[in-house]
Amino acid sequence: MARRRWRGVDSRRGARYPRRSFGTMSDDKRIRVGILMGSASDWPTVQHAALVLNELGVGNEARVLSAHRSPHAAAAYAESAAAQMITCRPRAAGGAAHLAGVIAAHTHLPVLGIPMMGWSTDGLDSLLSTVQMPAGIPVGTLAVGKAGAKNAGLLAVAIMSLSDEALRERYLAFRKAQTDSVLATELPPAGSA
Ligand code: RP5
Repeated sequence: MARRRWRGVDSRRGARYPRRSFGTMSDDKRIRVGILMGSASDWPTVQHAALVLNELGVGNEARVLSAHRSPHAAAAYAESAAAQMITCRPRAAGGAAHLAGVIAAHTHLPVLGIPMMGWSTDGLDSLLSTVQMPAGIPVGTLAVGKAGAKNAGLLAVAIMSLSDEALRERYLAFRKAQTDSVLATELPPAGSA
């Protein structure tokens, strides 16, 4: 299969093109990660999952589907033939955050929950309602907010890396660049920060 230098996928719904890419990738244009959120108000946070997936050359799509405002559409999406081809599913919701759990109930695929910040309890409500799944239907829950969104993207990559050698190489290059960046850190003189 022809290989080319990756220049970024079409980042959806306003996410910026990535600044960096890691290694080469195939011409695989499949949507491999589906990103759902309960409201467009979640997107400024959730876009960080899309950005890291774009950076690592993983096709993804982002959609607004609410577990309580559009419950039938959310379930239909999870059960659709197209969505069954998606290998990993970051899910974001705030408040009584049941989107990830509802979606997980409708698919055997890995579901990653991203609790949203900004509610009266600073995301504790979202965190608990995402992480406290009863036994039998797992939701892998990440940190609240931007860190959780970015890590959901990275965890999706790590999961898919188990069966995708090219992606594993890009992920390892990403990790190395991150480590190198930390080790190259120079602090300003004390008192100037
Ligand atoms: C949830 O309610 C969404 O995921 C969002 O985090 C929260 C608030 O939604 P909006 O009222 O901003 O649309 O369903």
